[in-house]
Amino acid sequence: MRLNNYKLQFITHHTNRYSHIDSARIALEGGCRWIQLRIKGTSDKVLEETALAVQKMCRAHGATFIVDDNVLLAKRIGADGVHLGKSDMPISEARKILGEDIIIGGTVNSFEDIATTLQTTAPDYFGCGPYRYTTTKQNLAPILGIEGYSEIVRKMCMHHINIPIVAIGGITKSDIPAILSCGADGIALSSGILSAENPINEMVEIADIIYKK
Ligand code: TZP
Ligand code: MG
Repeated sequence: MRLNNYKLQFITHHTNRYSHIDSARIALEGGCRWIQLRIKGTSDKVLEETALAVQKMCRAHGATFIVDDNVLLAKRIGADGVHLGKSDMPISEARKILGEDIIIGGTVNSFEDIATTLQTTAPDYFGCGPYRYTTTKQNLAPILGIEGYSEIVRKMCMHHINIPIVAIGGITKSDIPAILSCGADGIALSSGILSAENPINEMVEIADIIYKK
Protein backbone atom coordinates (compact mmCIF):
# COMPACT_ATOMS: atom_id res chain seq x y z
CA MET A 1 0.00 0.00 0.00
CA ARG A 2 1.65 3.25 -1.13
CA LEU A 3 0.81 6.41 0.81
CA ASN A 4 -0.85 9.19 -1.13
CA ASN A 5 0.84 11.68 1.15
CA TYR A 6 3.86 11.66 3.39
CA LYS A 7 2.71 14.35 5.80
CA LEU A 8 2.61 12.89 9.29
CA GLN A 9 4.48 9.91 10.67
CA PHE A 10 4.55 8.86 14.30
CA ILE A 11 7.63 6.97 15.51
CA THR A 12 6.97 4.60 18.39
CA HIS A 13 9.01 4.94 21.55
CA HIS A 14 8.81 3.86 25.17
CA THR A 15 8.87 6.19 28.14
CA ASN A 16 8.28 5.74 31.84
CA ARG A 17 4.57 6.18 31.11
CA TYR A 18 4.10 4.35 27.83
CA SER A 19 5.21 1.17 26.04
CA HIS A 20 5.81 1.08 22.28
CA ILE A 21 2.34 -0.38 21.83
CA ASP A 22 0.80 2.34 24.04
CA SER A 23 2.59 4.99 22.01
CA ALA A 24 1.22 3.63 18.74
CA ARG A 25 -2.29 3.48 20.21
CA ILE A 26 -2.04 7.11 21.34
CA ALA A 27 -0.95 8.23 17.88
CA LEU A 28 -3.73 6.28 16.17
CA GLU A 29 -6.37 7.54 18.58
CA GLY A 30 -5.14 11.05 17.92
CA GLY A 31 -5.70 10.62 14.18
CA CYS A 32 -2.23 9.77 12.88
CA ARG A 33 -2.44 7.35 9.97
CA TRP A 34 1.21 6.47 9.49
CA ILE A 35 3.15 4.64 12.19
CA GLN A 36 6.80 3.58 12.21
CA LEU A 37 7.70 0.91 14.75
CA ARG A 38 11.19 1.80 15.94
CA ILE A 39 12.56 -0.48 18.66
CA LYS A 40 16.27 -0.80 19.28
CA GLY A 41 18.03 -3.57 21.16
CA THR A 42 15.22 -6.03 21.78
CA SER A 43 14.97 -9.75 21.01
CA ASP A 44 13.66 -10.91 17.63
CA LYS A 45 10.73 -12.54 19.40
CA VAL A 46 9.63 -9.41 21.28
CA LEU A 47 10.19 -7.28 18.18
CA GLU A 48 8.01 -9.52 16.04
CA GLU A 49 5.27 -9.81 18.68
CA THR A 50 5.21 -6.05 19.11
CA ALA A 51 5.23 -5.51 15.35
CA LEU A 52 2.26 -7.83 14.91
CA ALA A 53 0.33 -6.08 17.68
CA VAL A 54 1.00 -2.60 16.28
CA GLN A 55 0.27 -3.77 12.74
CA LYS A 56 -3.10 -5.10 13.87
CA MET A 57 -3.97 -1.76 15.51
CA CYS A 58 -2.89 0.08 12.36
CA ARG A 59 -5.07 -2.16 10.19
CA ALA A 60 -8.03 -1.50 12.49
CA HIS A 61 -7.53 2.25 12.03
CA GLY A 62 -6.80 2.09 8.30
CA ALA A 63 -3.29 3.32 9.03
CA THR A 64 -0.04 2.58 7.22
CA PHE A 65 2.45 0.51 9.21
CA ILE A 66 6.18 0.51 8.60
CA VAL A 67 9.07 -0.98 10.56
CA ASP A 68 12.48 0.49 11.18
CA ASP A 69 15.63 -1.25 9.91
CA ASN A 70 14.31 -4.77 9.50
CA VAL A 71 13.51 -5.65 5.87
CA LEU A 72 13.04 -9.36 6.52
CA LEU A 73 10.61 -8.75 9.38
CA ALA A 74 8.65 -6.32 7.21
CA LYS A 75 8.42 -8.98 4.49
CA ARG A 76 7.57 -11.81 6.87
CA ILE A 77 4.66 -10.05 8.54
CA GLY A 78 3.44 -8.18 5.45
CA ALA A 79 4.11 -4.66 6.75
CA ASP A 80 3.35 -1.73 4.48
CA GLY A 81 6.92 -0.56 4.50
CA VAL A 82 10.33 -0.20 6.03
CA HIS A 83 12.52 2.72 7.01
CA LEU A 84 16.23 2.30 6.33
CA GLY A 85 19.10 4.29 7.81
CA LYS A 86 22.40 4.90 6.10
CA SER A 87 23.98 1.81 7.67
CA ASP A 88 21.00 -0.50 7.15
CA MET A 89 20.40 -2.70 4.10
CA PRO A 90 20.82 -0.66 0.88
CA ILE A 91 17.51 0.52 -0.57
CA SER A 92 18.19 -1.26 -3.89
CA GLU A 93 18.59 -4.59 -2.11
CA ALA A 94 15.49 -3.98 0.04
CA ARG A 95 13.50 -3.15 -3.11
CA LYS A 96 14.46 -6.51 -4.64
CA ILE A 97 13.28 -8.32 -1.53
CA LEU A 98 10.10 -6.32 -0.91
CA GLY A 99 8.96 -5.48 -4.44
CA GLU A 100 7.57 -2.27 -5.89
CA ASP A 101 4.43 -1.95 -3.77
CA ILE A 102 6.10 -1.64 -0.39
CA ILE A 103 7.07 1.75 1.00
CA ILE A 104 10.77 2.24 1.51
CA GLY A 105 11.98 5.32 3.35
CA GLY A 106 15.61 6.31 3.56
CA THR A 107 17.42 8.49 6.07
CA VAL A 108 19.41 11.47 4.79
CA ASN A 109 21.07 14.37 6.56
CA SER A 110 22.13 16.52 3.62
CA PHE A 111 21.58 17.14 -0.08
CA GLU A 112 24.78 15.18 -0.72
CA ASP A 113 23.19 12.13 0.96
CA ILE A 114 20.17 12.53 -1.31
CA ALA A 115 22.33 12.70 -4.43
CA THR A 116 24.34 9.67 -3.30
CA THR A 117 21.21 7.64 -2.55
CA LEU A 118 19.74 8.45 -5.96
CA GLN A 119 22.82 7.12 -7.74
CA THR A 120 21.42 3.67 -7.06
CA THR A 121 17.68 3.70 -6.20
CA ALA A 122 14.99 6.15 -5.22
CA PRO A 123 13.20 5.55 -1.93
CA ASP A 124 9.52 6.52 -1.62
CA TYR A 125 10.44 9.29 0.81
CA PHE A 126 13.47 10.72 2.54
CA GLY A 127 13.46 11.03 6.34
CA CYS A 128 15.64 14.10 6.73
CA GLY A 129 17.00 15.47 9.96
CA PRO A 130 17.57 16.20 12.66
CA TYR A 131 15.56 19.38 12.79
CA ARG A 132 16.88 19.98 16.33
CA TYR A 133 18.57 18.07 19.12
CA THR A 134 16.64 15.08 20.43
CA THR A 135 17.35 12.33 22.93
CA THR A 136 15.10 9.86 21.06
CA LYS A 137 17.92 8.91 18.67
CA GLN A 138 21.55 8.28 19.51
CA ASN A 139 24.48 9.35 17.33
CA LEU A 140 22.60 12.30 15.88
CA ALA A 141 23.82 13.93 12.68
CA PRO A 142 24.39 17.73 12.74
CA ILE A 143 21.27 19.81 13.38
CA LEU A 144 19.63 21.18 10.21
CA GLY A 145 17.17 23.78 11.48
CA ILE A 146 14.97 25.70 9.07
CA GLU A 147 18.01 26.93 7.12
CA GLY A 148 19.18 23.37 6.53
CA TYR A 149 15.84 22.25 5.11
CA SER A 150 15.50 25.37 2.98
CA GLU A 151 18.87 24.70 1.40
CA ILE A 152 18.17 21.02 0.81
CA VAL A 153 14.77 21.76 -0.75
CA ARG A 154 16.28 24.50 -2.93
CA LYS A 155 18.95 22.10 -4.23
CA MET A 156 16.36 19.39 -4.83
CA CYS A 157 14.32 21.84 -6.94
CA MET A 158 17.42 22.83 -8.89
CA HIS A 159 18.11 19.17 -9.66
CA HIS A 160 14.43 18.36 -10.38
CA ILE A 161 14.31 15.81 -7.58
CA ASN A 162 10.73 15.23 -6.62
CA ILE A 163 10.78 12.77 -3.72
CA PRO A 164 8.92 13.68 -0.52
CA ILE A 165 11.06 15.07 2.31
CA VAL A 166 9.87 14.18 5.80
CA ALA A 167 11.51 16.34 8.48
CA ILE A 168 12.44 14.58 11.73
CA GLY A 169 14.12 15.19 15.07
CA GLY A 170 12.88 17.11 18.09
CA ILE A 171 9.85 18.49 16.25
CA THR A 172 7.04 19.95 18.34
CA LYS A 173 3.66 21.35 17.35
CA SER A 174 4.77 24.96 17.13
CA ASP A 175 7.61 24.06 14.71
CA ILE A 176 5.33 22.59 12.08
CA PRO A 177 4.18 25.67 10.11
CA ALA A 178 7.75 26.88 9.56
CA ILE A 179 8.97 23.42 8.58
CA LEU A 180 6.22 23.00 6.00
CA SER A 181 6.68 26.56 4.75
CA CYS A 182 10.31 25.93 3.89
CA GLY A 183 9.29 23.15 1.53
CA ALA A 184 9.37 19.91 3.53
CA ASP A 185 6.45 17.68 2.59
CA GLY A 186 5.78 16.30 6.04
CA ILE A 187 7.07 15.62 9.53
CA ALA A 188 7.87 12.57 11.66
CA LEU A 189 7.86 12.85 15.43
CA SER A 190 7.74 10.96 18.68
CA SER A 191 8.63 12.85 21.87
CA GLY A 192 6.62 15.89 20.77
CA ILE A 193 3.59 13.66 21.35
CA LEU A 194 4.69 11.44 24.20
CA SER A 195 5.96 14.24 26.43
CA ALA A 196 2.74 16.26 26.08
CA GLU A 197 0.45 16.34 29.08
CA ASN A 198 -2.35 14.93 26.94
CA PRO A 199 -0.66 13.07 24.08
CA ILE A 200 -3.85 12.10 22.25
CA ASN A 201 -4.99 15.74 22.18
CA GLU A 202 -1.54 16.78 21.05
CA MET A 203 -1.78 14.41 18.09
CA VAL A 204 -5.28 15.67 17.29
CA GLU A 205 -3.99 19.24 17.21
CA ILE A 206 -0.95 18.33 15.14
CA ALA A 207 -3.05 16.37 12.64
CA ASP A 208 -5.31 19.44 12.34
CA ILE A 209 -2.34 21.68 11.56
CA ILE A 210 -0.89 19.22 9.05
CA TYR A 211 -4.05 18.36 7.16
CA LYS A 212 -5.39 21.91 7.06
CA LYS A 213 -2.18 22.99 5.42
N1 TZP B 1 15.94 10.05 13.37
C1 TZP B 1 16.40 11.30 13.45
S1 TZP B 1 15.80 12.08 14.81
C2 TZP B 1 14.88 10.73 15.28
C3 TZP B 1 15.09 9.71 14.36
C4 TZP B 1 14.46 8.38 14.41
C5 TZP B 1 14.03 10.70 16.49
C6 TZP B 1 12.73 11.37 16.28
O1 TZP B 1 12.01 11.41 17.47
P1 TZP B 1 11.70 12.78 18.25
O2 TZP B 1 11.35 12.30 19.64
O3 TZP B 1 10.52 13.38 17.57
O4 TZP B 1 12.92 13.62 18.21
MG1 MG C 1 18.12 2.15 11.02
